[in-house]
Amino acid sequence: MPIFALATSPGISGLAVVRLSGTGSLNIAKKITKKNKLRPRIANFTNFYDLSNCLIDKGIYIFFPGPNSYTGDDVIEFHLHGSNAVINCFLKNLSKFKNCRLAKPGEFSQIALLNKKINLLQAEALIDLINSETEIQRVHALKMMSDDTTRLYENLRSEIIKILSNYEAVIDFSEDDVQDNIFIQNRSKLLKLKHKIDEIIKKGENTEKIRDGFTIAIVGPPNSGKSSLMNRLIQREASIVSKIPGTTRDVIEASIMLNGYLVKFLDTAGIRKAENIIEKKGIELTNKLLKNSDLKIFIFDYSKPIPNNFLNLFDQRSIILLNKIDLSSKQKFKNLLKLNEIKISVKKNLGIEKLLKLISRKIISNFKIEKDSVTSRLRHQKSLINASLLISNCLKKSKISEIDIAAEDLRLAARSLGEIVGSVNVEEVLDNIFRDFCIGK
Ligand SMILES: Nc1nc2c(ncn2[C@@H]2O[C@H](COP(=O)(O)OP(=O)(O)OP(=O)(O)O)[C@@H](O)[C@H]2O)c(=O)[nH]1
Ligand SMILES: [Mg+2]
Repeated sequence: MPIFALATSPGISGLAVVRLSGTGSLNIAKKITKKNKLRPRIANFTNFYDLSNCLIDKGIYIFFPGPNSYTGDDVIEFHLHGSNAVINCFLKNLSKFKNCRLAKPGEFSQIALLNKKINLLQAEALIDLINSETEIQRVHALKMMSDDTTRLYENLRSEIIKILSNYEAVIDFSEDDVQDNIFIQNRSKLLKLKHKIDEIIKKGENTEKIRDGFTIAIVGPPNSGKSSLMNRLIQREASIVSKIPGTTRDVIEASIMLNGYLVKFLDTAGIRKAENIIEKKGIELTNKLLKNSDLKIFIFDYSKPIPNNFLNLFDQRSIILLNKIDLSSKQKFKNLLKLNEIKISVKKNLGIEKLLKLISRKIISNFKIEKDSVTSRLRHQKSLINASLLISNCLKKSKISEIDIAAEDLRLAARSLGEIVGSVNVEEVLDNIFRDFCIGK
């Protein structure tokens, strides 16, 4: 069944590309272009007509005959002028052809996956590349998409399968003298394999943060300047600022790019003894966020002592700011205990550059991000950890009576690794993955 969608962003632009794919697409394209034959793989300038032979636009089509196309089926790309009227007219006309319908988000890629043009790892990487906003995200998505990364996982899996076949040979043709040796013979190979997997796990520990970004909670007593700081950092008015303590209640989120990393700031309700139920809820939320954030910015009024209930919240991942230095020249209270606090004035833009540098440094020191890591999602990490655990289980077995369970450990380990590239169990993760795609991809 042919499917179609706009592959470029909607709105006014120089060009708009509409993609049509599936059995029957070629005939539809012939009707639209009024041509008996479409020349494959070259840009063809032509007129596009609707079903009543009225001209829709002039543009270019490129015909990619299956299986050498993105989806593996026949694909035709139409390059139109990027106006809303042209796009709407063209899409409306396509929907009038029998069985031809608008593609669902990610459907072209899903078909490409089913036709084995790309694997699961590459489909995920494609979403990440399309969504990439930072340089690090772009480079990492391309690495995940590369054939080398797929090959690395496939090699690991086939190494396990090779060892598994030794075990299976013993199970099938038990010769007494080979039986006893089987565990010893394969021990060093399994240890080496486990070591390789553990290395990948270690390198990938924080890589999902390349994609998802780092969360930084901005916390402090009411009126200390949290919302003002948030607005200053993101350079727009996302949060309401007022001199009334207790202004912010819901958590306000906003992101920026900082040295190639995506950083998400969370402005929170000031922590104090709450005066009403709404504020109390806001404070509960702040406490929860404190636990889940990657870094915490504590901001206090320079002229006031730091409330005692904050002192035990400071740790390695905290940045402590003393705000409003424009108001008083001296700090009257000295309960800071050398916390490397930074003195700032959000209002006068003092100390903000220093703060941004410190945030970058804290990210690097607290979250070692290995740029050559070959995992990008928790799903990959989970499969690797599971495979490593199963190999450990297998290594614990040394009696010939345990050979069946040892082989089963390896079988499951191979399966777990196979899930990463999508050689096995693809269906279970498909919906989750393609939900993140946009229409037209
Ligand atoms: N003089 C001076 N005033 C500041 C500075 N930063 C913030 N303020 C003022 O302090 C008041 C409180 O600022 P907010 O940013 O709303 O403080 P908050 O911590 O978000 O307050 P809540 O949401 O109520 O907890 C506002 O009147 C700001 O204009 C600063 O550096 N100097
Ligand atoms: Mg606020």
